[in-house]
Amino acid sequence: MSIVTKAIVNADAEARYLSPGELDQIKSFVTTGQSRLRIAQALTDSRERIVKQAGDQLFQKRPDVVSPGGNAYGEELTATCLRDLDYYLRLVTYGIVAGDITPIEEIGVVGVREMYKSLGTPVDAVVEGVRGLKSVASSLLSGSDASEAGSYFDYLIGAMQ
Ligand SMILES: CCC1=C(C)/C(=C/C2=NC(=C\c3[nH]c(/C=C4\NC(=O)[C@H](C)[C@H]4CC)c(C)c3CCC(=O)O)/C(CCC(=O)O)=C2C)NC1=O
Repeated sequence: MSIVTKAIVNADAEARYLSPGELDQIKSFVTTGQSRLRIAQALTDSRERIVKQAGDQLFQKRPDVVSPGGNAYGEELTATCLRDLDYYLRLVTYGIVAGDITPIEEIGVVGVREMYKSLGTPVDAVVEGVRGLKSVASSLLSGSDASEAGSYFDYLIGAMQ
């Protein structure tokens, strides 16, 4: 749900007008809109490059995951691993557009540790991959856009460990 919808649902549940605090939140959502959309667009346009470079960085730092016996060993499983990184980049763009970490949390964080545990996937290596996404994405953005995007990656990194 967007911040706007959320505020309206909450206010209407109490049959009241939007509060000054809610209007302030919506104001900030609207005034940061152009930059958030610009960032999401840039990350979307460069998604293949970001995922590929983040994957290369991850496999350099954690050769064990793509070595025999590793969770992402072999062409097919390596591709699945890169697909997961692509999923996470996509979720970060949702968060940036929504101006809210909730979509990232609901789609990609809740229950994720248990899921990876059951798959035998080392979560710390997935987190390392998300750090790689952040670093490659940041290098493609201007300073303030990089720090805005960085906060969504940081949320994800913190929430996954
Ligand atoms: C959008 C929300 C969403 C997420 C996050 C998601 C993750 C996800 N990753 C999976 C598998 C997997 N995920 C990985 C990923 C990795 N293995 C490693 O060692 C690396 C550290 C890492 C890459 C960074 C691998 C290798 C598998 C396949 C494991 C297997 O089949 O044995 C699976 C099991 C089903 C499948 O293979 O598709 C799910 C559900 N699915 C979703 O719908």
